[in-house]
Amino acid sequence: MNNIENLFDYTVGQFEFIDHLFTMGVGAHLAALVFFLVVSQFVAPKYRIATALSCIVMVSAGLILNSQAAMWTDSFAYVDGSYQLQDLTFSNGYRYVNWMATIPCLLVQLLIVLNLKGKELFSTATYLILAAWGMIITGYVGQLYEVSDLSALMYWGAASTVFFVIMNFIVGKKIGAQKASMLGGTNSTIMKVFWLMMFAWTLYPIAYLVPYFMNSADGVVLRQVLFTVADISSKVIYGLMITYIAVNQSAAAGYVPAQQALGRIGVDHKAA
Ligand code: RET
Repeated sequence: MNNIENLFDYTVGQFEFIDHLFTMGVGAHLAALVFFLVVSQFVAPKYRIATALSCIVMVSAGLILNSQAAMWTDSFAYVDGSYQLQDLTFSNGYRYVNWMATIPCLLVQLLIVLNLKGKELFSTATYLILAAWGMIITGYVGQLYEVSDLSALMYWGAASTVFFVIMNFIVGKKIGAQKASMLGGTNSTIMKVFWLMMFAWTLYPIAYLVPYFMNSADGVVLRQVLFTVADISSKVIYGLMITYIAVNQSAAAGYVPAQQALGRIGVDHKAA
């Protein structure tokens, strides 16, 4: 009974809205998966791993949201006019565990379109992934206390935020340093990616703090709204922008399928 989701009864509206949010999340990630699979052929081999990583993130996030939806509907039943907890309990902890895999993928795809290579790619990825794991593990421990001990929630949340700030600092520094290397005018798109990250990633700590500032059934609804907006922004929209950058850089580097996809050169219909 670690999460506040288990403390309340829900109206039909609240319960179904949360179920719909999970289902929308699954649908968005599955649809984007198909898009990334199709578009990857237009991305030069040099950048293709970035698009492949988006595919992995889509599968991973889609599966976790599907299981969150199943857990939500298994944990509650309609009794006397409201949805009430039954024998199972609901947990957000699965999300945190899932981030251990998805966040490294999101960070590495950024480094690939930033044209980092070899040792620099490896060492930057290592620092970023270690900071991300520090952030997630401390956050995971913290959310276990959200029902029993709010000061422990805040303490672990503060520790997690230190890692979060370090990670953002490294990301910002690398984007600043690599912007000039980016081809095809994508240096302005990468700044949009940076601001999207700052916005979307900050929604997760706000969701973490919901038990502190809105400990109620409406707070639970708010938390799942925050998670859903954050998920779609930080994975789907982010992935689309990364792939847009990858295709444009591929075209600028002379990769013909990318140039054809962007309509920059004609397709040879006899050969095609
Ligand atoms: C926690 C704990 C409280 C403090 C902070 C947190 C940050 C979480 C973040 C999560 C990002 C998740 C992503 C998932 C993609 O699949 C752990 C909630 C700062 C930034 C991008």
